[in-house]
Amino acid sequence: SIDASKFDWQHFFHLKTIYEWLDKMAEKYPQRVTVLDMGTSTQGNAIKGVKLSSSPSNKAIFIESGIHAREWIAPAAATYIINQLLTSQDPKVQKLAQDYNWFVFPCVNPDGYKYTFEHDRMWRKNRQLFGTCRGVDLNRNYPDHWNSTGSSSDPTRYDFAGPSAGSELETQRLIEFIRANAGKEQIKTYIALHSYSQMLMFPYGYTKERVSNYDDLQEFGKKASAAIKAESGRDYVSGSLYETIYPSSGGSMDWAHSEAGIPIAYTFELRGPPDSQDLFILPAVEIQPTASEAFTAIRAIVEAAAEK
Ligand code: ING
Ligand code: ZN
Repeated sequence: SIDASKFDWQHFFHLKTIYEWLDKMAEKYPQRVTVLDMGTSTQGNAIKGVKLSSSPSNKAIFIESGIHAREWIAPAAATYIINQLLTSQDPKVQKLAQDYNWFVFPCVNPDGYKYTFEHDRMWRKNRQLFGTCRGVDLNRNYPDHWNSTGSSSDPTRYDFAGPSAGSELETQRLIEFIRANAGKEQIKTYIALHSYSQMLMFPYGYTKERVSNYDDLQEFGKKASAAIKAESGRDYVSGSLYETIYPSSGGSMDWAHSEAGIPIAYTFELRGPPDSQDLFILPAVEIQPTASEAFTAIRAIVEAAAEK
């Protein structure tokens, strides 16, 4: 792990370095940045994030990343977005930073993230112990049609939903945070960052039934993929999660939309490596363009929703 003063988007960083960088940004921009702590994970690591705020009356956007440990591009994209909102000279970005408050939690599975640096690069779940094996897929653990489709009751599986709905501390911390803040802070947009597949997906994951605001979410998603196409030439598919990637239940996005009542909810699947053999191991030169695509899509969604 390196000194947070050398933080950049040409490398992937340890949990500790990301957290030091969040603290550093709060020291540098004390009027605009507050470091937040949702509480601790199964193994006692903090789940830290930031609130970027220009006005207490702003509506807010919530960004979550790193729920899957090995998808390193997701926390890197989250810190990129924080940095852009604080330092960009682009008047359009400055306006978004002015007009909205931003909650960004780069590592909502800190135990798993640490484990991918220290032991197993391909670990996905948290590190909860079940007899001789470990880990709940935190993106199958949310209490919304829990374990009904696209998840497993077998703790040895990569998509183990956990022993019960909302069983994991990491799930509980995020739920408590959203319940306490979604209304008070006017959180209207929820973004979960993952990799990889180049997709911009909205609810539902658990059923092919359409959400009540399907047409809006489809329209914003299409605008976001067009914005990415114009920026980098990459194709990102948009659609409901069920019809786009695979049916799956207990995801944070379905919970945020259905249970927490956050109308605009997306899960992004960012770029994978150029050689598909490498699975989740995205070359570091891809961080900057991939993170920029994620921010471009979020900007397009927020701007399209504001016009409604
Ligand atoms: N994909 C997501 C996964 O958890 C997903 C897709 C998102 C499913 C939201 C359910 C809910 O499997 C990756 N790559 O992790
Ligand atoms: Zn994922």
